[in-house]
Amino acid sequence: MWGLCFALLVGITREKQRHMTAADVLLERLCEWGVDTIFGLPGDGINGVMEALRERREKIRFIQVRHEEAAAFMACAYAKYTGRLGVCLATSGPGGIHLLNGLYDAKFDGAAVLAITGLHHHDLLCTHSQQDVELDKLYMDVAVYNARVMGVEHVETVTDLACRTALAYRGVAHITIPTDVQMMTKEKRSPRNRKHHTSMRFVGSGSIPNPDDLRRAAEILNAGKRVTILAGSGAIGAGDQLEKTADVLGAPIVKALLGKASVPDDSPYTTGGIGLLGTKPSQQAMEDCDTFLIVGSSFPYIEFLPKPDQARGVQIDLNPIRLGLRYPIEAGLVGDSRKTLDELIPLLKRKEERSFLEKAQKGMKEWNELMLTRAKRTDHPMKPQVVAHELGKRLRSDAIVSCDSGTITTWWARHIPVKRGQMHSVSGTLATMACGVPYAIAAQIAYPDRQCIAFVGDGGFSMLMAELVTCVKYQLPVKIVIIKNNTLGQIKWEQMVFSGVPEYGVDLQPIDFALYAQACGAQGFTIKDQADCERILDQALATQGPCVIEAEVDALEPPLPAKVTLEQATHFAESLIKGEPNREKIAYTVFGEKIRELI
Ligand SMILES: Cc1ncc(C[n+]2csc(CCOP(=O)(O)OP(=O)(O)O)c2C)c(N)n1
Ligand SMILES: [Mg+2]
Repeated sequence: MWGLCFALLVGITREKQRHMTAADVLLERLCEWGVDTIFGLPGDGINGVMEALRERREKIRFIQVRHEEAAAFMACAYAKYTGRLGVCLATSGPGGIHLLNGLYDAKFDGAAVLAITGLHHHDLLCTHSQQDVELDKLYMDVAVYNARVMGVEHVETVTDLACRTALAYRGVAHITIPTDVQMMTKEKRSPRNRKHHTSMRFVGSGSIPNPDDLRRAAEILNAGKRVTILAGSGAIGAGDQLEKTADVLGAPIVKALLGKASVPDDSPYTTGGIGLLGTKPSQQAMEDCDTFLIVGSSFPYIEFLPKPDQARGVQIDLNPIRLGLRYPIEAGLVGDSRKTLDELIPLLKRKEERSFLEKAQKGMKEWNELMLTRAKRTDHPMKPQVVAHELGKRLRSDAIVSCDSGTITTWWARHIPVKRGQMHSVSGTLATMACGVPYAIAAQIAYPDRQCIAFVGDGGFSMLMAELVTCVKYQLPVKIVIIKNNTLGQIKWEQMVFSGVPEYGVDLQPIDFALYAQACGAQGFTIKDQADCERILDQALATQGPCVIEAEVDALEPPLPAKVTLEQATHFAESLIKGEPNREKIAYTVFGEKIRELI
């Protein structure tokens, strides 16, 4: 009897070796595409792929998450930080649904991500069965490529096209495979489907703009007297060229949030960020320029850009559809920002008049002094800027800093300067909460030896806080700094300043994050007072493994815009009058701060 079973087993194994399953074909092809990491969480709808992964565990890492949303954020961040394809996986129905927010983050920020999901059995689909969600239909809006696999013989072509489309369009590709099809080995190839008729190669566009467009752009930039440059995520990797352009044109470089790491903050040309969480000199450079050069940015808050009839515009973007999206440009250059600037720089004439840049530099000196004053406050409760400033000072030049959405984004934008060599990111265009920790995990997996930091709020962290155990499980020494204000701070201020109403529904039930960290097997630190901030940060950053540093901060510290508008001030006053519960303390904090800064 046992002999017969054994013989049968051997027979099945041999049969399997001869005929790969659909999942085997998928994984083999992904390996050929250079995929070495997949983030996900299994389920019975994707177990065929899990088995193929198990069999290739030496070639391709499976990183198990606690929530599929985190897997999609990780794939997105992996793509952002490495420039390679990020891959995530989820089971049919709920697993695939959970991925969606992270996938939208990838779509919005232009990260190349492949999502692999399970689908109900091919012959039970659309029968009101369990987990019977047609994920390809659900993903129609998020995906640039979206395919339902129909059989083994379909996998190779679909995989090639999915990878190539995600990379070419910097978006989300989705492959969904019915559970039973994942394990199928039998080919039922149609006569026209020639075996191996596609290729697993991706060739990026090497094109540079044509000479006429370059000349036209140079003419406009040379004619301008006050040129301002806006650098976005597409300018990352073109730092030297940006600084050279800025030098020749005597132009300040303003950085959109995703372009934060395009040039380091100690560059004499940059005025830092723009928008609500930007700097005053950046705002000034936008308001005063007569010529506007956009490099790789689709910064969405157009009210912070020059007025449409104010400046002559030139824009560089890889994607021609984005040229003229936010500003009525006169010249557009389609191409990679580094290569395009290399072509453009020799056509530019050095501006002898440097006063526009010098004014920006003077403004930046004053802004930095103001920021330092805010970062050196000794109040109790501690100001969040103190933590950001002290952290920023200590970060290594190889640090990868992942931020989250909230008031923390402002503290990060203004008080954690970029050092040469660092990478920084956040969910820029979707501006979703909870991305910070998954981003940092992906960074640490991609770069095991670099210093990986998550700078997050208590609201954002608690959304996906179980991912701390993912750090523990894979021994990732990620350092998570939680700015704990026991509130959804950003919304509190938005309710008051934008809507003119008292805060509502924003208080958070406090969590002891240091204790939680210990319960997960990580180290936990708490900073309660500004006087201990430097010492505890030193201690925490020196730990070997993952750790959480919760910093208890003043919940009433406002993320003041660089220039408060009359409308914002009026709304703010109205919210206090309408019965804002913390009105006295808030008035004291806000007005006290303004007065302190004035005298
Ligand atoms: C998934 C998601 N839900 C809600 C929001 C709206 N939102 C933006 S910031 C924010 C508050 C963030 O709170 P926290 O993480 O504690 O940071 P804080 O603002 O307090 O610094 C909220 C609710 C969002 N951007 N994303
Ligand atoms: Mg908070």
